Amino acid sequence: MNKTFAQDVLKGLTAKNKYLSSKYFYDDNGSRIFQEIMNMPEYYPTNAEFEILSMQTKQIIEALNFNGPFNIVELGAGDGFKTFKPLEFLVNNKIDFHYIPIDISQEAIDILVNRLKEKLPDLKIHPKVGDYFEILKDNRKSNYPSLLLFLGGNIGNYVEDKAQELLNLFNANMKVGDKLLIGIDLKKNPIIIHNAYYDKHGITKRFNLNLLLRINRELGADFKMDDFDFYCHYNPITGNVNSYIVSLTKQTVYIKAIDKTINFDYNELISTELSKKYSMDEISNLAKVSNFKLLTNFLDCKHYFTDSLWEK
Ligand code: AVJ
Repeated sequence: MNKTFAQDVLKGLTAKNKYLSSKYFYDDNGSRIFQEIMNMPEYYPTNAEFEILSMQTKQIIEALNFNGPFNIVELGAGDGFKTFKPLEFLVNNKIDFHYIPIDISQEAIDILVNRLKEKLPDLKIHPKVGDYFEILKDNRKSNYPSLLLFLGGNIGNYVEDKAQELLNLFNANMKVGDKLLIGIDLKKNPIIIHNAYYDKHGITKRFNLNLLLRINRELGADFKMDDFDFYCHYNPITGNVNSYIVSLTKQTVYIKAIDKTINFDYNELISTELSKKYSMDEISNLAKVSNFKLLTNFLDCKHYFTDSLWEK
């Protein structure tokens, strides 16, 4: 049994306002549902970031201003779909670099490496599985400058001070002159955002309720899926998409691993995820407070998303 998962579930479900962390969405089943989300036409970040990374690779590489070999360190590389086009461009243009994809999932890394070895045999790839910061600390010893990639808009899951804390940790593990390319979802017409998260197919609902299935499976709980629903809401002023699981009846759930009965009121909420959208000003400020210099925002043609290039 996973101890921290059990402890976090206990803490979150006994709090006055119940919550569960979105980081627990991504078990094998959840990762598969997230793939489905990324393939929905309404989930615009997939296409927007793909467009940026495939159309503007040359500009991004020029803006790095590295003369000579460098490392590309990708944090949370996953299946590597996002970075394939830029890697292909670099290899075809005989640019000297080492690609260091990092992920917590050995399975994801294996798939990525096999695919890249087949499609880009000349790519110098050094996959790593494990904790970001341990690997970053090691990378600091490299003689080459590094470009860190933190793509996909994952920073949106962090409240402001946690985002700053994470970026400060990245910073502390970089060398002066190293760059960070960070994917950030932008404020935009609220209807577009609403449709991406409150999707009519119910895939995002399944993604959230999978967390209850995971608790059933891993912690021996008896959540009944039909007694819970999903709700989310975008606030265009704060830029926050807040997601919730809703209890459809007054009910109790028993969780064996922590030997605890949890009471739910009629319509009681479990807060599950924050997906914050940023304005350009907020991005400048976030870079500044985390000790980075913002160099360039690379935008898609609709200005839905930015890959923001920062320098230490
Ligand atoms: C993987 C955190 C970027 O917040 O947009 C997608 C996760 N949640 N739909 C996001 C997610 C609901 C996604 N991130």
